[in-house]
Amino acid sequence: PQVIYLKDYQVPEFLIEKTDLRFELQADATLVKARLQIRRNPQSLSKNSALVLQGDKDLVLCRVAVNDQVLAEQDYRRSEESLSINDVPDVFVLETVTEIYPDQNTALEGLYRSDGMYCTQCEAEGFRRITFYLDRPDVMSVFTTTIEADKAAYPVLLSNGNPVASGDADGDRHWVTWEDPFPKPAYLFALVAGDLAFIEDRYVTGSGREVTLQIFAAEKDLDKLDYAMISLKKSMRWDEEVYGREYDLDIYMIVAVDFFNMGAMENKGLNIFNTSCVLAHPETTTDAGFQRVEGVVAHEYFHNWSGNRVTCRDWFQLSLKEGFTVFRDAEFSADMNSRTVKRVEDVSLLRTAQFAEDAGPMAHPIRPASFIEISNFYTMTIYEKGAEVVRMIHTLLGAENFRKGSDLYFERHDGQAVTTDDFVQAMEDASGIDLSQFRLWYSQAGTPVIDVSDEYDASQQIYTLILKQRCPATPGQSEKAPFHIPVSVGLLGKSGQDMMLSNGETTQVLELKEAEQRFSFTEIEEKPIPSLLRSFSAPVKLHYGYQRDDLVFLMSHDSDGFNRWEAAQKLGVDILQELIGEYQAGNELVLDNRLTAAYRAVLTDLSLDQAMVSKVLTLPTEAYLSELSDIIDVDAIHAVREFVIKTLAEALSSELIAVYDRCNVSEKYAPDATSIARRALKNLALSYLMKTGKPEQLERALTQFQDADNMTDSMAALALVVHSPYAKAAEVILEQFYLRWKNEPLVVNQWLSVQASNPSKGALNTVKQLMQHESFNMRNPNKVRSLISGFSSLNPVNFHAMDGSGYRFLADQIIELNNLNPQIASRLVTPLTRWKRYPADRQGMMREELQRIMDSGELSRDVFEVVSKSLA
Ligand code: HT7
Ligand code: ZN
Repeated sequence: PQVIYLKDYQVPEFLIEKTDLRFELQADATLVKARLQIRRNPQSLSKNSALVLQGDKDLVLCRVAVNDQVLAEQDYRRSEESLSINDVPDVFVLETVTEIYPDQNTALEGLYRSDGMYCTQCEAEGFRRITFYLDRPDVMSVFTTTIEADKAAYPVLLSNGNPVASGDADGDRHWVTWEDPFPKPAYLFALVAGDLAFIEDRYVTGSGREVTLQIFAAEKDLDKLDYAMISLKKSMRWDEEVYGREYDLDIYMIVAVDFFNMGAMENKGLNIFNTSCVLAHPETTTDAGFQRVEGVVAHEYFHNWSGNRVTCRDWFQLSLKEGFTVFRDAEFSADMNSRTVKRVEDVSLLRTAQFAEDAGPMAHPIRPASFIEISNFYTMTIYEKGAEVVRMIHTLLGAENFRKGSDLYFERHDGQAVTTDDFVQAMEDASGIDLSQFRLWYSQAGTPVIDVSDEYDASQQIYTLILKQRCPATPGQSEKAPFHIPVSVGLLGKSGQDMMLSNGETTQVLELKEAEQRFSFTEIEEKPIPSLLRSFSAPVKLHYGYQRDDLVFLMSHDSDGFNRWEAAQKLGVDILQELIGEYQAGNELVLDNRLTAAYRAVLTDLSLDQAMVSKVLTLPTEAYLSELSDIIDVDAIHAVREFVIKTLAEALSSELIAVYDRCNVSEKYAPDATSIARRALKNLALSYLMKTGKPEQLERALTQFQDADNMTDSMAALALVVHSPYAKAAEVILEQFYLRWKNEPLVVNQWLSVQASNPSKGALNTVKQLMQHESFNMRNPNKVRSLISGFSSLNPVNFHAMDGSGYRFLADQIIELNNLNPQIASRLVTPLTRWKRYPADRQGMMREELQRIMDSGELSRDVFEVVSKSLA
């Protein structure tokens, strides 16, 4: 397959001013009639080139006409992926009629069917599976769309913009025409046709315009849409208040579909959502699920400005919209809930998944220089690291300048398709702050490492921090220039107070630009304990030789909530890593009682931010410990972490029971920050108590399971019992749970996932059996993610079984999915791409499976790219 390079970018040779589409939805095929008003792009240098439209190989071309003249076959050329027409005028109308087969579309790109309804997914390059088009984001056109379908089967017909006309047609059919006044790239096109119910509300914008809000779903899910509606209205208000951005159309629609490759899609005026990111009800949705709905609704809404009004010039600029929008949705969620908890969750994800990506064969900068298949670049790096880069700009400029920068960006580029550099330029121009070196964050991959040491001169009262930065090599980038890194620090005195720093504040942002740099603080009366990288001010790995006592001290005194948690994590990592060494040496394990004492203090201190207590008391995860390992010893990590949890649980059982009882209040479910914190702490206490192996704790979990009136408590108890040695009890409640929820697919997905992630022996056999279960469907990505990724990503001890069975199983599924759904198949490869991080025997088996996939026949571009880069 061909590699596409950023350096080869050229402006489009033709532009499409107007796009008129007519969809005739028939029983087994859909007719797509396109009428495109095209003109040569005056900015293009190639003056007489042919018109080349992208079009998938499965499109059946029925008719082509230029200015109403039907072309004969010799007048155009059809290749696997395009349609070329020579000798076109400078301005003309192109008509095509194409036949497509949504029922056969299992890739879920383009127009496809989800549970009987029609829907589309056009980002990144799905529109070319619908009709021939200039399918690139810098070709922006005004769309008019008419949909005609059977009236009884598809009473709801939706597309982008406003409905402008409708009527009945022959044969019990009807039609609706939609007009979207905002020029947009084809990737933002959407169509939905189905038998859908909806809820409706209205929103009045700051300037007094009324917007109709509609959320569509299957009739049976109508009672699960309120939270998305509340979230949407909050997002609209927040974007006005924080960014000065108003919504621009008269109607905003969201549609829930069950077959969807990702979380949601920001199509102009017609968002399409995975049901998992829009449906929410206390009985069927966990707290995490509610928060996901709030965050994803906000994310897609915010795209209306950061993505739709100002879009990407080409797909190398993907992080322009995704990084910025993730930053915006993270700030929104922080404002709606606990800011520190949100930061901890985001950083945890970044440090496990994104750092691992940066250390693997698919590592890429947030603005990649090349790709084979763009779908492979909807990554943690583009999204999460991209958001961290925007956050660093915010930190360097300050809130006020950042807002000036975003105003300038939106004003300067409204209606345009632009680059990440345009974004940085606007930030620079508005603030007057030099970001030239900072731009390296966009072009250099890898996670920088900062080694910190310090000196204290008591006679001069000067404290100095010495920061040294380096960045490991990544594919194609062996040498890196120093980054411009904002390192936020505070200094704590012996009594735990924050010292005043030279900027007159207690926190200061050090701007690290050199490979090595010294930062001195004057009038420091005693040797401080530094609080480094407060709020995780940069996506880096920072090393400083903290003593365990320092970390215990920071856990209770740091004024930065994030760094209190970070101190607990560092303490946990230090202790666990030492014990992993002991385990590997075959020595007896003894837990440092400073961890027990620190945990006891946190458990019993009611003055602490309750939202943070469960976070602080959660040991570093197996995934994070793996990421920190040079060579990952899956079994040692699992065994040691289990040992520490059990030891803590036994030592702290009375405190844990007290916490459980205090938090186990019966009140009407609400997904607010305080109640979420209480449930999180209660379920954390239960998770420790279960590890004591005492029968009364099993009883506690079973009682919670039976009495729960919300899915958070019910699912937590179910998972704890299933992941415990009480196999019989697990079997009983798994059966009971399924019988109760078998008609709620999203709940069943969690039921699948709990079993797939069970660390006990035999999980792979269970997964194989569940693949035959009535609830499983290989064509539904949510099922695949729950069961197959649940096993390969959340069940390290079984996935990495020494007989290679986990690897073999995963490779078999990838080979099967490669034909059905390449995007999903390619995402499943991720755990195998990490093979170099494991001991030699496992490396060999993982590599063998990658090779088997490679040799398995014709691979999709998606799978080929990831597998070939992993084997290189
Ligand atoms: N912008 C959306 C991307 C997306 C997508 C990409 C590839 C294949 C399927 C997809 N579904 C949605 C999602 C977002 O970031 O908002
Ligand atoms: Zn997005």
